[in-house]
Amino acid sequence: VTDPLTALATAFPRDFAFGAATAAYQIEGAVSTDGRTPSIWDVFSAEPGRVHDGDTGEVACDHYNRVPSDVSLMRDLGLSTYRFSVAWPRIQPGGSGPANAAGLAFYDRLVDTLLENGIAPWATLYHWDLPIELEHAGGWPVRDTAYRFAEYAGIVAEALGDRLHGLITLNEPWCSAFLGYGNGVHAPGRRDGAAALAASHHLLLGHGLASESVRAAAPSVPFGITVNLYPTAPAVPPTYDGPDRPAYDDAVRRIEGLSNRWFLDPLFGRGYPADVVEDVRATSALEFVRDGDTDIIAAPLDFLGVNYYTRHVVAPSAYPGSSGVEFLSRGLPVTAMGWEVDPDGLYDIVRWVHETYPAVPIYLTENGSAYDDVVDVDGRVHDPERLAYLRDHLAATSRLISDGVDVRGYFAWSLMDNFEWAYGYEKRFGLVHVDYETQRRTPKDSAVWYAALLEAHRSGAGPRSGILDG
Ligand code: PNW
Repeated sequence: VTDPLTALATAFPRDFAFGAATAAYQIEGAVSTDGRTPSIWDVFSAEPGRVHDGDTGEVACDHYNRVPSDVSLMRDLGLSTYRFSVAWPRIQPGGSGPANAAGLAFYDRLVDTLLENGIAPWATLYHWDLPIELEHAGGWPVRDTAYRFAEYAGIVAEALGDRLHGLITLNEPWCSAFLGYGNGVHAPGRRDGAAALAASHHLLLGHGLASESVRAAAPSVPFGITVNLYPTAPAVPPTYDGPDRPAYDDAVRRIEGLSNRWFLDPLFGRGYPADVVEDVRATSALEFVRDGDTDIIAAPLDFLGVNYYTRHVVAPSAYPGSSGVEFLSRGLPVTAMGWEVDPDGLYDIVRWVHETYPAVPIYLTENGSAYDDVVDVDGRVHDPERLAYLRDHLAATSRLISDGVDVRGYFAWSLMDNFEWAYGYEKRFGLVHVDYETQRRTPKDSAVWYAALLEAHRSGAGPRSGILDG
């Protein structure tokens, strides 16, 4: 008899990548050190009312000054992989021009320290910290930003490409476009649907253009992009056949169209989905899409990164002035974000990608949960809900693999508690608890469990990657 932890650990191929992820602005702090200049998030978080409690990333987890001890923490957890992001304003203060050597040196040290500790470094080039000068020049709704991004991508690939194990151009372009320029809850806080659609196109274009500069500078580094995907379900049972059934199905089509297909269809060479083009026509005629753009966006991918947190459940809405869709709860348990815990949603969305698009290795580049964690009198952080979330989403991942889906890695979001964007430091996603007064790190129970799983995976072998060897 094997215990459940060993059974789960050994269900993963031996070369499966188990990691954790972070993003520059959420953990680094040191916002004006070594020549860094402000990004849209520095400016946005300084504006009253934008971020919970007026929090900013000025200090965050002070990771910039704590690389040696933070990497030791990762080694103690037994991570085989670590996904971090590179802050554009450290590399090109002002958003264009020559590389800032002091800024690059930080990531150089980080990458070397990871490798010395046996951890494979994966870099994300853009996790939302656009240099403010580029926003002043129009930001992502402007075409030139895509060219600026490709130039920056080439600089990073040139400097780190000899040591990276994976390179991700963009993190969640849906968030950058629709939360940043559409509803304004993220930086730069604009509320303009047409600008959001233009941003989505120029983000994808930037990704495609970057594939040229990155492949030229670092031909052997696996190259990909990370999208956040939402399985979307109607708020009525599959058998429901009331007169409004078609309206439910249409609400589902529109939401999953704009969140999933709007990005995946062009990335996989299909251009923008015609039904969504029709849905958004009243907002934008998409005049910014030029001949040849969709070919650039369809540059070959070595892998697709998928971030998954929850499923959307929708209904047609009768409220005038709403965009016609309501988001509902099914009464499942929710995290501190109010997001329903639904591991089957992870299975469903990745399986859908596998069945809908050409074969590509998939990495789960983020998955995790926020809870109101506290350090207990025993000095530990008891987070049974996060432990269960992690366990159940890893079980869903192992089912994908045994059903023949080519999933090659899983990165927990997040290594440590950090600046949770508009929620500031209120929401804690970490495997490791951070005391923001003292910067003390305390691995939570979920981290202890994850370390045990990774240890069992290393020693308990597991099959020699059946599906990966064909
Ligand atoms: C992702 N939404 O953000 C990001 O990649 C992380 O930086 C972030 O900390 C994490 O998920 C948790 O939020 C998202 O509103 C933020 O749909 C908001 C949404 C989705 C993803």
